[in-house]
Amino acid sequence: MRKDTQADPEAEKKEEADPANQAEAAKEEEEKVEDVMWEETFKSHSDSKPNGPSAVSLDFSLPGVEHVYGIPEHADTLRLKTTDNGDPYRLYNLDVFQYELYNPMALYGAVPVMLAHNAQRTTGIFWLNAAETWVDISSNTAGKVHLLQFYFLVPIVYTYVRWISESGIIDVFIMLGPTPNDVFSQYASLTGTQSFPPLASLGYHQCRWNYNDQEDVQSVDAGFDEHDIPYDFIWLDIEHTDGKRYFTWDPHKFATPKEMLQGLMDKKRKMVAIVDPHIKVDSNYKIHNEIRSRGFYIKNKDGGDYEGWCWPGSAGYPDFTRADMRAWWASMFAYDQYEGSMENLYTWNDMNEPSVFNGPEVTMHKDAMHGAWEHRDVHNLYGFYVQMATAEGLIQRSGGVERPFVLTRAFFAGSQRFGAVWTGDNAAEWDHLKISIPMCLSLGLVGISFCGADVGGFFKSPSTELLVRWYQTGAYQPFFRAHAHLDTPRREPWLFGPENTALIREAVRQRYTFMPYWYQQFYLAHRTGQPVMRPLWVEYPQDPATFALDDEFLIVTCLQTLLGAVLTFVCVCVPQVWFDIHTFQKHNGAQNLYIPVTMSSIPVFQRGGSIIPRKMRVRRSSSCMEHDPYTLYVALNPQRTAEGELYIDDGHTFNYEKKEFIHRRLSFANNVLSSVNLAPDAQFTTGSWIERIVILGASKPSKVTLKAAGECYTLRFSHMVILTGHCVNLLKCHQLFQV
Ligand code: NBV
Repeated sequence: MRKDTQADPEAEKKEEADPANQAEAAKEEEEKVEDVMWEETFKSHSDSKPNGPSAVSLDFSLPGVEHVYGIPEHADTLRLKTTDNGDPYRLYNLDVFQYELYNPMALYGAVPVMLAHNAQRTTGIFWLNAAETWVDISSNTAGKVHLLQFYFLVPIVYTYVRWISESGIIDVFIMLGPTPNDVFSQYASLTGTQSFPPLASLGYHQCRWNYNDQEDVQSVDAGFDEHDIPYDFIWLDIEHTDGKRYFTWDPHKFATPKEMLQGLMDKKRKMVAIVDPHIKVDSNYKIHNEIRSRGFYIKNKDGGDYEGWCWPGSAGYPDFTRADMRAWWASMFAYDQYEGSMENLYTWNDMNEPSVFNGPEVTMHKDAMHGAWEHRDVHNLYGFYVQMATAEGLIQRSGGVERPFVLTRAFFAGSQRFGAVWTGDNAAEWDHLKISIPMCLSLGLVGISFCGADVGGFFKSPSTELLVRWYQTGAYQPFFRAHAHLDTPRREPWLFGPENTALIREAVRQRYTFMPYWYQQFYLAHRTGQPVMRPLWVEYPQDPATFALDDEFLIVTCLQTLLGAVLTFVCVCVPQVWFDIHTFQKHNGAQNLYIPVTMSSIPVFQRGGSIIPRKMRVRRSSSCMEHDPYTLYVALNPQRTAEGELYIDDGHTFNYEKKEFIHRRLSFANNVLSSVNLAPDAQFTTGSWIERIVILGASKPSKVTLKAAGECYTLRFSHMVILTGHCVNLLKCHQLFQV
């Protein structure tokens, strides 16, 4: 310790110069710093850091790379920015109130996967660490082409990436590509592929916080019929429970849930009810009592049950990192445990970052304990495990037969295996509509294909035009759900005058005509790990003009829609030939096309060279359309060929794993449309048939012949080269027809 001396400057100088005193002072300083680092205070919260301060970090140099993508979730552009002049991108699952756009701040989910791309190669970095993580990006060009690059003809453009995590080990996977699809399958081999969702979950979802009671549900349901708008799921938010006790129903407002669910089932519709992971501390609540008595709650640093403040008031947080806890949670979805539940009730996991209203940054204290692990080490995995256990519960309740549908707000690498995610509490603003595209594209690049944003915006009220445009965009995004905050005026699609109802109806109906295509693409994503909604550069990896585009996207290879929906014209800038799906007008690509857009047109194009199966008889819900016939849209490329697939199964069970499906490759070449069975050992009987084939980009044929099971039929055709073959089951044909 320093001696207390009288202020004698000379004596002080001498003393400081004494090496023994210097060493003592340095030690003292060091101890002070360590003290501060050992226990950290954030606002009124203190982090005891029982193992002291720690971090792991690694730098990567990416030669020849100027474009990096991924590391969701951030409300930012698709192409990641350099972070030299601001904060790094942060990955730390948080319940953020009214998030800002074009910002590297952390949001609800975290996938520590980055893709690096140039015209020659795509690679990926998977930084497997679930602690708070920061990603710094810099480059030696900051977007400018380096003169020396031309001079020496060497790839001296560099992007530098620094990963820093607060705890854990360095566990990194480099995915070498070289193509985008190679990276997707390499990553899928590490974390799994997108779960294959029930077909109905690809339809339209009607949600709001809250539908007030059973009568409300019934009248909204009836409103869809009255206005001829299809939908598959209606959602109940937290107010449906008995005092925010999940797995229960408000005894007055939802007194007979089975009756309500049966009413929906009779119409082939379904419901989703919310089940959050914060559990009301209440000794009269079965779920709480069981978790407490089994010792399943996360512990605080002193060994007691961790308690935080959330919707129900004081709440405990089950330790979902424990396999035995997850198994118990899953068992709570059994029909005899979850009273009032039925087969058409599915689940929504919200607040699973986890959200703790009185915790640091509205989340859990880092020194809370999951057995031997600090929360700090596993924070970003909590939501992942909540969704995993919930999905397992839905599977188990059906005896392993039915595919689950679970929506989650928080997620991590691999969450794609358990269901869908959405982009949380956005706002009814044009920029939020716009950002929904890069946010979902970024998720798709890291395996999470089943993504969507609240249609209409969660906070605030959209103008009618914004609402319509949002439906028109949402109809072409994988997870299509309208949602709204408790305090906003009602906004069911028919509340904005007949003209706007018609526009919304049209957008939703278009979605339903494409259901076979969406479903088929999810089957592909499930099998291969390829994203369903993808940026243009994934399909045109050698075309630098596509590398930074995030207001145009593809649904796999065939459809393209543009945020140009909010403008009076759209600019399509892709190679190849495209057909407007509404007017069938042909556009030659490889140039910027300016296409006029009105309130009623959604700019969507089918790529020349593709075949898309659709169902054109739109009904109340997708399940009502199950046995309806298909229309094949065959869009020819300049070589007059086209390729596509047709996948059909029962739409909801795991029987496809037992080879109960039809999977055919469709090809058009030399004026013959033929079909090859891609799975000869698979078997499935469908009541559907192909009723119509529309060929885009062909001239009027003189004769059309159908060859089915050795017999020949001459088909009718109209001047638009639309062929119909009502009575013949074209699904059974190898050579569908010849023109
Ligand atoms: O459960 C209420 C809401 C929900 O509607 C929303 O979708 C979630 O993101 N929830 C958040 C909690 C309250 C947000 C202000």
